Amino acid sequence: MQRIMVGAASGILAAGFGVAAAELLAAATRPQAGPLVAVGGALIDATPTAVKEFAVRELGTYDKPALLAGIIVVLLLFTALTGVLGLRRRIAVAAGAVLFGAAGAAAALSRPAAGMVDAVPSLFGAVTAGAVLWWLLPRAAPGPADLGTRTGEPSAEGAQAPPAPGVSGRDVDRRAFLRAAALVAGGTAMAGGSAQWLRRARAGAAAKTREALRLPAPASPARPVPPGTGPGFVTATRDFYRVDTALTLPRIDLDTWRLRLHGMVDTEIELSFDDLLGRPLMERDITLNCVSNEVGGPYIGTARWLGVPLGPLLREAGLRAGADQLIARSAEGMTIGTPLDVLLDGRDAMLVVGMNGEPLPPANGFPVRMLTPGLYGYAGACKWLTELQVTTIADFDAYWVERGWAARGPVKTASRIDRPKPFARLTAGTQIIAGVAWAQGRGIRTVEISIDGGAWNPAELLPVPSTDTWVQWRHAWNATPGPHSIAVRATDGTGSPQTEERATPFPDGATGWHTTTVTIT
Ligand SMILES: Nc1nc2c(c(=O)[nH]1)N[C@H]1C(S)=C(S)[C@@H](COP(=O)(O)O)O[C@H]1N2
Ligand SMILES: [Mo]
Repeated sequence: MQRIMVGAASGILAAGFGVAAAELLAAATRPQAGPLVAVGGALIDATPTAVKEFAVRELGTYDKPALLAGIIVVLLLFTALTGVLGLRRRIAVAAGAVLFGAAGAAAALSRPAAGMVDAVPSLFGAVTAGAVLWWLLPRAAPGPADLGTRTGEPSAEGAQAPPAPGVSGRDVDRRAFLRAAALVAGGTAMAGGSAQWLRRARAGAAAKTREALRLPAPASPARPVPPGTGPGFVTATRDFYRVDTALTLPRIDLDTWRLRLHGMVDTEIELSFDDLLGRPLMERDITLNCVSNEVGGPYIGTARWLGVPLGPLLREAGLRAGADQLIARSAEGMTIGTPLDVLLDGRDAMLVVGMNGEPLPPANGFPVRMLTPGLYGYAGACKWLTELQVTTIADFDAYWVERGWAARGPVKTASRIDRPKPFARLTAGTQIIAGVAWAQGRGIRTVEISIDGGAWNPAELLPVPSTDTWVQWRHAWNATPGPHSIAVRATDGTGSPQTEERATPFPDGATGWHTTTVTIT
């Protein structure tokens, strides 16, 4: 029994050391090639859409920590098993190392932006872990391991470890094990700590560059937000939702960053960050929302975006006949496809450098992201942008389209009740019902409220600067005692009503009226 515990502990200790060593090597060279992030990223890419939707819905922003925790638990179980098996047969150690090395390397190589070097940290970590376990096992539990299979081998180190007084060769030499374990654990802490420190230092340097950045004033400023909009019309940057597949934020060096516009164009264009800032900028209030947002969900926000108009840039490059799609590629390999007709129809599609008066935050795509008013984020808002490729819809399926989401992602008309909160207990009399409605590009004509399935009553719409933002609405309700259900529906600027039928987000956005239940006392 004790031997089994020691074997399991050895496996875990060795794996911990290997992972820490791999993460340190990755942090010093290619941060995205660390085995934890690589395996996590590969799992995200491979996760079926239904599971991904479930994770986003049930775990929200905790989906990534939950994924990492899951990976660590699986790693612990398997490495403990490797340790136990390794007690009997050292070959299990080698087999375990090969298996984990291969898994980490394969995961790293499967990432969209990966090169061969990305396999190195995982392989290095596996070799290190294997060596540590090979060294640890005989020291900890001098026993008959391999004596049957590898008799002539002097390096079967169990033979060299002197059994502690009073401990038979089959038992655990507790002191020797604790000493060796402490050594390995210390090494792990040092390697892991250094990796962490390196990552922080990089993040700190990047944050300094971002803070020092001064963005030029827009040639085309945003219209002032009309008086009368309610608080929260513009979402504070720290409250802005975040949805992406990146387990670690891509860190981009401004000095070496280049945006390449190529593909079916007459002239390729390459722009540095300074080139981009040298072009006339525009500033607009635009609402961005995620196709994965459920009815009533939180993945929507409005910000004041500063950026370079994209349509004129595309025209400058000269679009070849037949081209109908723009593929945006990001530093970590995401691809997002946007129909060209949408980008050229005069809407304010842009290459964004600023958000709410500051450089774009790292989580929202620093230094440059795309933004296409009227399209869900997955179809027009690539973050950490590095490349624009003009192609055709037939020739190229972007990341989400490969996974079954619609190739075009126009935003559906929708509305949400923000107040009162679900299951609120309120007093009888006048109660304010309030929320937002959106149909970017088309605008919102009416919002109506129905209590307990009764008649639809128009809500008051607060003013907006353009059709590209959500509309805040409110309605005074004369609440009577008892349980009540409140429903909201919107009609867009073309007169089309919001779809009543309930649909989940996959494959082109949720539909259905949002309802809230409250109790009046
Ligand atoms: N590089 C990259 N860009 C991306 C994504 C991503 O996973 N990677 N997700 C897209 C999706 S699905 C949405 S809804 C928006 C969200 O932008 P935000 O995180 O700034 O709110 O970014 C888009 N751009
Ligand atoms: Mo999204």
